[in-house]
Amino acid sequence: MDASVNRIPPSDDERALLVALNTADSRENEVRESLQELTLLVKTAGAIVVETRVFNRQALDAATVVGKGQLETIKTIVQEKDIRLVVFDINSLKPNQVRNLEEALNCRVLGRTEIILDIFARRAKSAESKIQVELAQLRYTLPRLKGLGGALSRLGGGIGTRGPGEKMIETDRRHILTRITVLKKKLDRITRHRRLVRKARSHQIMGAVIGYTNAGKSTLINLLARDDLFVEDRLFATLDSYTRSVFLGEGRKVLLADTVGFIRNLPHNLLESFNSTMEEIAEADFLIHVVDGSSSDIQGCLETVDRVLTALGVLPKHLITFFNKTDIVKNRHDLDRAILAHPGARWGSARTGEGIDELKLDLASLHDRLRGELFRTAPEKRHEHPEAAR
Ligand SMILES: Nc1nc2c(ncn2[C@@H]2O[C@H](COP(=O)(O)OP(=O)(O)OP(=O)(O)O)[C@@H](O)[C@H]2O)c(=O)[nH]1
Ligand SMILES: [Mg+2]
Repeated sequence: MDASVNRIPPSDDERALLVALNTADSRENEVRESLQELTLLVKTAGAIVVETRVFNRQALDAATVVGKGQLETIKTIVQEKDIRLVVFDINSLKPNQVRNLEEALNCRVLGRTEIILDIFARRAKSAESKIQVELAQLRYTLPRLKGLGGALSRLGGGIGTRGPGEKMIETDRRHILTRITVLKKKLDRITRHRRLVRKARSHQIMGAVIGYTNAGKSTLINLLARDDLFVEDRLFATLDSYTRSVFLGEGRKVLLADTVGFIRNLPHNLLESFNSTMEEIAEADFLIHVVDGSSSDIQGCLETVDRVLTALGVLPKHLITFFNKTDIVKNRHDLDRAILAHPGARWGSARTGEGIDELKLDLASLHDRLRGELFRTAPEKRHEHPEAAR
């Protein structure tokens, strides 16, 4: 699907300039951290980040986001550094802004959401995540169609001859709405199936590994379950929710689900589309929150995860925080402070195995506690349970 507003096609050599805006109602350090994250996102999407800039503005300009002088500065950088792509650290640029900017700069212009959707679209592997991503794309496109005006929107291939202007947009709208209904039905079926699977497993202890993207969630599950999940030094390596068994000795077993990584300002329509994956988190008996202990912004990552959990309405019943990547920590002081602020937290490395035995001990005792709770609340399960005889 391609319903982008961009008039300029992507080039192979996407040399990018990233632009953040420090407005009257933004905090300066948040702007910088968000820009840092955007840098990673843009690299993950496959572009080369040549330069980043922060501009101060009272408010965003309705036509060109930045002011006249700032636009000139951007233009100069674009020309001098052979930039092919300008990414604004704004969740959604309006179609008219994109058009004006592309006209002025003569290169492609994108916003944060498009970058994230692009990464998700390329990473989606299972039928479920493909549906989720397409839904997110359509939900993103729908309210923007009007702004496309007479521009040719290249949505889908199935539509035959299209009339110009409003009529074409109406056809697109109807097409998108029909597609959304179809996808939602498919997703509903998958969600129901997931629920059934969960119900069938409800006598087992189910955990989910959550955390900021690239924190090492999949690597940790690999180590705990000795399995080969998709691990990569990129953002959003995992889009699908995998579930693996982890054995903790003396017949103890828990199930662990891997989940999609969290980031700052995760677009709302994406979160909505990933509802069924998120249900996995909400329904889990316990959560392991993996934190990248080597990050230069541990606090920011912790806050982002808290915020996403709150947005999802998740209040973890049991939570183990694991500060990962201690093998490459540069700033021990920040890490120690974060560990102190989280009583009961564990730390170590999913790569070297440091701290994993301790984490397993915690999981084993959590297993025993939860097993007790499970039997008290659902005594009828005792007979169905394969381990009940032990
Ligand atoms: N040095 C070091 N690298 C690690 C450690 N744990 C994970 N990594 C690396 O960090 C990168 C990301 O790991 P993943 O396990 O894919 O991270 P994730 O949290 O699942 O990421 P997403 O699925 O993208 O959200 C990979 O290159 C891992 O090899 C660790 O303890 N130490
Ligand atoms: Mg992963």
